[in-house]
Amino acid sequence: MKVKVISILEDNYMYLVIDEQTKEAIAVDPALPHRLLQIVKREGVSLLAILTTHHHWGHTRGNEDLLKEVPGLRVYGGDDRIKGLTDKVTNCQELKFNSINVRCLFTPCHTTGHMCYFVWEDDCSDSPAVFTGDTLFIGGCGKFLEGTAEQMLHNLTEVLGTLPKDTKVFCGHEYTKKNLKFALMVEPENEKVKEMLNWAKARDDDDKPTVPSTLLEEFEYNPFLRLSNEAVQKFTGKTDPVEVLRVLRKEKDNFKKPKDRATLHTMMAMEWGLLQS
Ligand code: GBP
Ligand code: ZN
Repeated sequence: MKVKVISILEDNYMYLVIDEQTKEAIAVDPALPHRLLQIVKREGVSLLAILTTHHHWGHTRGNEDLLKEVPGLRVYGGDDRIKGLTDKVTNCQELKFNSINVRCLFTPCHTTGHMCYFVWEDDCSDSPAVFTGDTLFIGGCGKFLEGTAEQMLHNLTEVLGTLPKDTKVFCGHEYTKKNLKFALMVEPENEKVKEMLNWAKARDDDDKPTVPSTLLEEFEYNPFLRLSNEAVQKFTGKTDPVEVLRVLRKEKDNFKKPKDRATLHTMMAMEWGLLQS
């Protein structure tokens, strides 16, 4: 099983999962349809299905064009708001595309119908993969746009956190550098965070993706998976995992929001004592 990582739009990822024996493929969140079809052609594979993580535009805008272009294509997802949805899936439902197996993992919170997809190949020694959409990012997690800290805690600890530790993590956006800067503020002494941030900066300089990581790695530097860690608890001032997570997410929401020029000028002027606050 080969996974092609395709960077699109501002910072989104779409993926093509290829069964090299049968030359069949499934796409995850293929928001740039023509780019995907070029790759499908170049790889000499036939596209059987689309797995959609959630209804947001940067993940679904390609579905309808692809349905028009590819006869027999199926579009799987967990939310009726997904463009072109043909097959609504439910928690733990398993799909099979010849030797490629998919388990649908319902992970509501970023959106109410969010699904992650755990994918493995029959009789194959490759590590499995999980497509986490906007639920788990490398070094971070998705915003709680339509759900609660309780739900995200369940998603991160019970659903994703219990997958095999060698599972490769393919997420929906390239936020790694930003996430790790936040992680370093939360855990200033964590050497893994420092190492990973340096690596992510180098990848960014070379215009290379930081996906995939593994779940094992995520547990070492991703503060959203380290809720029982002393430094993370100290940062949040909480010990109850759901409260730790709630505070972490709130702090991340407020972390270095990009400011417009006028606001930056005012802030600088205030700092230099030119303006009174
Ligand atoms: C950034 O950091 O790059 N521009 C900022 C934030 C996922 S995309 C971008 C942002 O809010 N990203 C979302 C997220 O969950 N981020 C995690 C984090 O900041 O830690 N999206 O495109 C977002 O889901 C969207 C689409 C949101 C439609 C709302 C609607 Br409606
Ligand atoms: Zn989203």
